[in-house]
Amino acid sequence: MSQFFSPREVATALGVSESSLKRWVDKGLIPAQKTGGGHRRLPLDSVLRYVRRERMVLAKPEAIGLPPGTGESSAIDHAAGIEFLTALREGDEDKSRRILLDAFLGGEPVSTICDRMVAPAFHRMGELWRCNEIEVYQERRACEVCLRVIHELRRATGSGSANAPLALGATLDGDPYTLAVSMGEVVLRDLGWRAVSLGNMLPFETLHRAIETDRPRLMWLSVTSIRDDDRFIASFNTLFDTASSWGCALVVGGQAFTTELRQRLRYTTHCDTFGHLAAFAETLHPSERRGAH
Ligand code: B12
Repeated sequence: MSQFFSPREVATALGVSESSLKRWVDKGLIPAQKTGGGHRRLPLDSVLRYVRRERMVLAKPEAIGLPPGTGESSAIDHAAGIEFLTALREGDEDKSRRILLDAFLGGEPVSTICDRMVAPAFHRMGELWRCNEIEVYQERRACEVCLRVIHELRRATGSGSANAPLALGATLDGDPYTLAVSMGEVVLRDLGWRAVSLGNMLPFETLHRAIETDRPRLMWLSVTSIRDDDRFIASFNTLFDTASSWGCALVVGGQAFTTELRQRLRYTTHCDTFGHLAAFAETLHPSERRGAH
């Protein structure tokens, strides 16, 4: 997604004249850069943001390196879910990328894409794994493919303005799950936050430092796996104390948050879905409903 394209290539992809496209660039509608020789160069993520905002249909996505057919169907339905699961299972990155980009370009909020496309596909993969119907290598490859596409969406959502609130996210010590924490980042960026995932398996102590040093308005934590409940609860509650003393909302979600565990924890809010995260984030910092939703 760090690729750059010429006005001619982008015009071909969008099915418009090169002169119209140059006019849009010069009006600042599609942020672009200029080469030393004064030629306009358009980053793919700017183009995707524009297409999404204007609900344009891509005439020739191949011209900007996207899989053929990108943008043709944006439905998030049962059929698209099956197609996505099959693509992930087969390691078909082009198809996985096209399906998620379609939904994105069609104006679906990223939270909906994560909750209704990505999470169900991986839940199903977990069932297939339990029934020995999928190989471990297929599951791991699916994670890799999906992470790459999520990162692509991440770039297309932009990085938030300098005065947007900061959010930091992570998984905790011993928790190797990477997808949900990466999704939290894109969901918040889609709403205009400066969201930064710190990655997975972070020791509690370093999250205290991150809060004190970077002063995020929100920290999202995804928890799928806990080694030792009692130690986890004690460390977690101390982290909440630090977060609240610095005015940072602690937002938690993930499969390990059972009702019993939650009763012993302190946090600002627990979310079952990324839609909940988006709704909560909006209460702290209403977005300008960036993108097309
Ligand atoms: C991929 C995967 C792995 C990969 C992860 C790789 C990676 N890079 O992330 C690896 C290889 C590490 C792995 C390992 C293991 N796994 Co595993 N894994 C999965 C799988 C298939 C997908 C997990 C995932 O990413 N799901 C997608 C996310 C998005 O879904 P989600 O977490 O439910 O998120 C939703 C909500 O919870 C919420 N949410 C989640 N976090 C947050 C955070 C915030 C802030 C918010 C707002 C919302 C939110 O939003 C999402 C809804 O849209 C699951 C199946 C499943 N049911 O998920 C099994 C699964 C979790 N794994 C399982 C098991 C058994 C294991 C292993 C023990 C296997 C083994 N024998 O080694 C190890 C344990 C590792 C460990 N230390 O814990 C079991 C757990 C059973 C249990 N309850 O104990 C599952 C359920 C599979 C199964 N059906 O049996 N696994």
